[in-house]
Amino acid sequence: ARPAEEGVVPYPPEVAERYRAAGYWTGQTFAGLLDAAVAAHGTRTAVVGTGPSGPQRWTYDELDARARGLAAGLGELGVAPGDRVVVWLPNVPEYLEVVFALFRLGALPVFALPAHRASEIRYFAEHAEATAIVTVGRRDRFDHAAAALEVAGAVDAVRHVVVAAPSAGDVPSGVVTLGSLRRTPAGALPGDDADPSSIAFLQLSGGTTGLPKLIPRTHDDYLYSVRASAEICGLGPDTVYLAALPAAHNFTMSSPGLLGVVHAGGTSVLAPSPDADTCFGLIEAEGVTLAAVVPPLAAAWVQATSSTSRDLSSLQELQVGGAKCAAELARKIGPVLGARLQQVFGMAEGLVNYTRADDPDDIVVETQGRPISPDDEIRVVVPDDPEERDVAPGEVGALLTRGPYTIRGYYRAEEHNATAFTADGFYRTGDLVRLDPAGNIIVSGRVKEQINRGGEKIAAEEVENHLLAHPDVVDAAIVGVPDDFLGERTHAYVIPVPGREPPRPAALRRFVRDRGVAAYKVPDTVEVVDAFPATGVGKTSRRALRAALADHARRPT
Ligand code: J2J
Repeated sequence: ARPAEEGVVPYPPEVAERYRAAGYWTGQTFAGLLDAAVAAHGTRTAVVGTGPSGPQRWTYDELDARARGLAAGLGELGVAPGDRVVVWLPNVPEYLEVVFALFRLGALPVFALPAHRASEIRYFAEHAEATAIVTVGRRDRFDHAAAALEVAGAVDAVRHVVVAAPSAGDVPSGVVTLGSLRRTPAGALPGDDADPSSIAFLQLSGGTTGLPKLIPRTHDDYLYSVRASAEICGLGPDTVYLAALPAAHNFTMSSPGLLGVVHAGGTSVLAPSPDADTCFGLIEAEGVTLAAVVPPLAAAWVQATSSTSRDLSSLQELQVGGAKCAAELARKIGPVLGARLQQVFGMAEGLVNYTRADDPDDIVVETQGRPISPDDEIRVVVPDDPEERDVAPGEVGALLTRGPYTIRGYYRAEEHNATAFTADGFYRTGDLVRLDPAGNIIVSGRVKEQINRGGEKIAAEEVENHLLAHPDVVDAAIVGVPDDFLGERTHAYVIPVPGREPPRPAALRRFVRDRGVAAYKVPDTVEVVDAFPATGVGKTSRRALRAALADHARRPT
């Protein structure tokens, strides 16, 4: 047997054997996924989008040639098989070129979101001991290359910053342009015979603690979820998929997402921005058949149909996920957008649920669907029960899951894994759900210390730690409050150092932003208080305190 990978909790060998015997784990690798697409669909259009060097449209043959050429160049630069590489890219076609180049090379992408800033990128680079960061130059009024260089200066392991930019004149010195690494593709590459049971990449978790967790996914487990998702969603060579959400998000990547499209030989269209104007234009121009959005975007698109002149008739299906889609919104999607709704309840740790094409409307509108795999094990247990007993059928409880594409542990996180997973390997999702008689999941809340801001996940503790770094702050608590558009937004209670001029809310928000964190984590509102207004005395835990404060914040004033 292969030695266990450092920092990774492997699937028990007998379980792995079972998943192979059942035909879920086929031994396919990411390089193999692209090989198969090239063999079957080489001349079909793989990707459409606008990168730093302008509009691009590549066939599978062209995407593969680029990935192979870039893999060779990255290898010459010194990126080696097994190296971790932070991929910090917006929705540009180069995203797919870079990711497949890394897979061809046998290097492991570490996926960051475009909204992340230096503090998050630095943490990913440190925790994964990344040797390189791949990013863009100035975009959305922010210089990514400069921030990546700053991280490289602070993290020993990082030796290279690679930037997708039109020319060397457009980037700071010290970085390498992607263009300068493109070689003529030749010969075999190390990733071509990667071990399918090994870790292929590190995905990002929404996070519930002070620091986000990294999620190690194997070729075998992830590609099973991708192929099965493509089948459930009916993808084929004629599918034109619009990536409206960030490409690196697990939803966009795999449910069935960009990778599902590669498996099916379809076309991916990368939207530079998720707004209705941009996306409706792309739907019309490219004949998009499938798109994936979070609920606030779905609402914005529904609203925008009343004033658009775009022809959206090609759109057959709109996937909504990442946060709970209200039934009122769900009901409008079909009639207003002329596309069938599919609810998607997934998580980067594994388990993904879909409503199915042949489900009755009520199921599609009112549930978040059911698991991909017959071997996804679902348990709904009494919240806060130390023995985690099953609830009565149909009752609300905490969701635990285990299965052929759900991880057994976070990367290098032994202590956290002890609470995030049961002794027998179930992942404690932190979601409160109930099951309908047919096994469809209805999400009703959460037990985890996380705020879901329109699909963007915020760990209360992480933001509190940023506030606590302020010299005039003695304590801080972040809670979610209802928001018509986002579902939830964040509210910070802050206790200042006594006897000094209390910091102003605006200054505290600026302080968090200036620490280099993603804008969505900056508290939407800040309230400076002498003491936490939570009713009652002696909150025994942070969790109890946050719960009481959340109740307080939701009370009408
Ligand atoms: C309610 N809550 C949901 C839904 C996710 C596909 C789709 C989404 C994600 C994702 C993903 C929800 N209704 N429809 O990875 O492959 C909340 C739950 C869940 C958490 C996971 C995919 N869909 N959620 O959102 O890792 O709380 O993955 O545990 O970002 O989002 O967040 P994330």
